[in-house]
Amino acid sequence: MLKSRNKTLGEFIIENQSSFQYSSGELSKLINAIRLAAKVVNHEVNKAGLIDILGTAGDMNVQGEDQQKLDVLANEKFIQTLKNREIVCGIASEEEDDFISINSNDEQHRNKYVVLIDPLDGSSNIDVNVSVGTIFSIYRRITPEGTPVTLEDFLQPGKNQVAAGYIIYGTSTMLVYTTGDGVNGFTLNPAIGTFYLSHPEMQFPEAGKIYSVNEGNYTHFPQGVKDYIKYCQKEEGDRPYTSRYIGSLVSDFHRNMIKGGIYMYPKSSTATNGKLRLLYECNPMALIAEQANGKASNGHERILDLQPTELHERVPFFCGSKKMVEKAEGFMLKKA
Ligand code: P6P
Repeated sequence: MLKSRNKTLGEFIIENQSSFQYSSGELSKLINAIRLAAKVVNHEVNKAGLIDILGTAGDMNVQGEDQQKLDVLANEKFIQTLKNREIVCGIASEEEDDFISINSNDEQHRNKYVVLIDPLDGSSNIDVNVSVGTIFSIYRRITPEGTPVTLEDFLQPGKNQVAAGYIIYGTSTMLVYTTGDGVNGFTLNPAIGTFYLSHPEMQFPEAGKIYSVNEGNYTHFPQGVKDYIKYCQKEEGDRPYTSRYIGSLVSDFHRNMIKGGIYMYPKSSTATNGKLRLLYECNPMALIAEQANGKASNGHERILDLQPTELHERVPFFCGSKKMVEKAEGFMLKKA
């Protein structure tokens, strides 16, 4: 991976596409489509307080959550932008009950990639002006080219991803992604609409002092999780750690990758499989974590090895600095 700083995203893709294991042109098209949609969504997110697109769209999404208007807009922008490229044969989204099959113009179903997205993660933060993000996951289809995409193409284990990334709409807008050869972060210069390589070869510190979990659910957590949280809070050695929880996975993950930390969304008596979705939240963030020398598990298994069975299935999620995830797994091994 060329270690060029301040290069534009476009230059970076061209310089490094030879390291992409598939056709280089296809990667460029894929990332360029995501880059374009990210700029459009960024524009809307940044002015959310100014025009009447706040508040819910009135609908409920498949997760049974109020669908905020920006959710709807982000979903539409990413789907439309990806549809316009002749390499995506299917899209799955948190905001869509079922996957969307995209027939190439020649109807030969020659498009090779499926994309799974959480178009606007953390959207409940929109009305209070807190960072939100987009998460994307890319696979090559596994059913024969020339046939319509099927659910099987989406239900692949996370280790099959060819690329994954996120956009964080924060104090600045960044696109962070991997194609399996390290993680690189690009910051948008909104004045000219260009992403610049600002964070080359991002890595999780092996250890950290930040733990991110919704402690309001503490009483519902399994005992092993409770014991790990108490370990983080104990006056001993380099502890107590600092608790930081934004309520936006992309933001908590991004901060922890830079500073060192662990993000946890455990199962609980009220959420028996946790809350986060395996396909378009945990798998892409797990690939990024592992590519950045971090770790991601469901508490006892590697996220990327899990075999999905449903499009919107949820899994418990522990992700971040390797030593912290391993410490948490140790507590859960002792007491489930
Ligand atoms: P809770 C946002 O809805 C999300 O999926 C993640 O981005 C975030 O970390 C989590 O859920 C917040 O959930 O139950 O703590 O409000």
